[in-house]
Amino acid sequence: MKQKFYDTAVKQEKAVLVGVITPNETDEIEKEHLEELEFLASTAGALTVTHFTQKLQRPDRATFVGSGKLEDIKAYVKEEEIDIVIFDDGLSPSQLRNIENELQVKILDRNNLILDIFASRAQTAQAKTQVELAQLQYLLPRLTRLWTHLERQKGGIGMRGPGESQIETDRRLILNKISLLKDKLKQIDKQNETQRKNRHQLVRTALVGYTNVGKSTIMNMIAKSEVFAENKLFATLDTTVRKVVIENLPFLMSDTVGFIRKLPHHLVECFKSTLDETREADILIHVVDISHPNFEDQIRTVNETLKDIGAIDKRIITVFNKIDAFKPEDHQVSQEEPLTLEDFRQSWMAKNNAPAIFISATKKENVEEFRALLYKEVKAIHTERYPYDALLY
Ligand SMILES: Nc1nc2c(ncn2[C@@H]2O[C@H](COP(=O)(O)OP(=O)(O)OP(=O)(O)O)[C@@H](O)[C@H]2O)c(=O)[nH]1
Ligand SMILES: [Mg+2]
Repeated sequence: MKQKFYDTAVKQEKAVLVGVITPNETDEIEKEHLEELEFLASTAGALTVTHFTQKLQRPDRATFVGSGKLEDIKAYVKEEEIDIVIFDDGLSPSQLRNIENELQVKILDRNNLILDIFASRAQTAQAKTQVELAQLQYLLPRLTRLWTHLERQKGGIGMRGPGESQIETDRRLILNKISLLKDKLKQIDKQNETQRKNRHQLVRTALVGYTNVGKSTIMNMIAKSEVFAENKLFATLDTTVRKVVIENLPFLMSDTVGFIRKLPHHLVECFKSTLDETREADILIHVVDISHPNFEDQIRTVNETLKDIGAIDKRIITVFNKIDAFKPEDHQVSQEEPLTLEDFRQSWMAKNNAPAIFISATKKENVEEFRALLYKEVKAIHTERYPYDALLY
């Protein structure tokens, strides 16, 4: 059953996005980034009305964009009755204060937006605790800014999560709460560790990848489970583990939170224990959305995040998913006909990311080859671990 995350009776908030184009970014890249920000905003329930960009050497220290640009934004916000202005980067506490004073409207930065989505997605005690911890850590240096002049009773984007009453408590109380949450997480961690130890010594595989690439869809297809999957960012926050059997060979597969560019560092920290499955896996199944024009950047982001959580030195299978939606023109591939599986196999994508496989999870294309590859990879580890079992499989 689909969950309902937002109260549709609440009026959809109108948002304006703001980004800075630095010299090492092209307009094209910034466009992609803003599209992603818009996707995040819509996942959080906001309607993006327009965006403003400015070319700068680096974001302005005081106000992120220059004062002239800020004036333009202010005029627009007033004219169009905008509810939120969302910045495509982390804002420092003082930037946030300055901008808010100037625009007199709710300001969110990228991190806060991601935290908000996480807060609305969190289901288990572990995820809820992790998000709450991250939100309080985000809030701590920004305590002076409490949107007091805004309609805070109404709630809405950026206001979910640790309740208003906590936000109003002083620094000391927040610090206390942070340490309580950390203790709680440690306890949950201990329970989970025991659970994981009890899972015998089956080979463990973990689906990893950028958000919205189809990890949960693949999990459902291979493990015949019913993990929540939808076309929104961060559909999955908790880790699900399923036992899969291919030709009598049993192994485990886990599905977990997706990665994203500029994931707030303390959020990665807080989610480290959710990512334990990934860290302890024998094989990572790196799912890539081949239909995304920027999938190469996404691969890079995922690899960097894997490095961050200490999970990069593993056997990695790359699964290029969504081949049904691949558009050659997005990738400077001049081809009239749709690419065949053989074309994909011969491509640089396969060569640079071996072993690689090309599938469509929703159209069930090339699934058998994927299962065969999984079998081969899992068997190699299984045989190494249990040489006497080799005859069984
Ligand atoms: N066209 C196409 N769409 C797909 C394919 N596989 C998955 N999708 C769609 O992509 C969207 C995201 O799928 P999910 O399985 O939720 O992706 P995820 O990687 O688990 O996403 P998060 O949990 O949000 O990180 C859904 O709308 C799927 O239906 C595919 O092979 N082709
Ligand atoms: Mg998912």
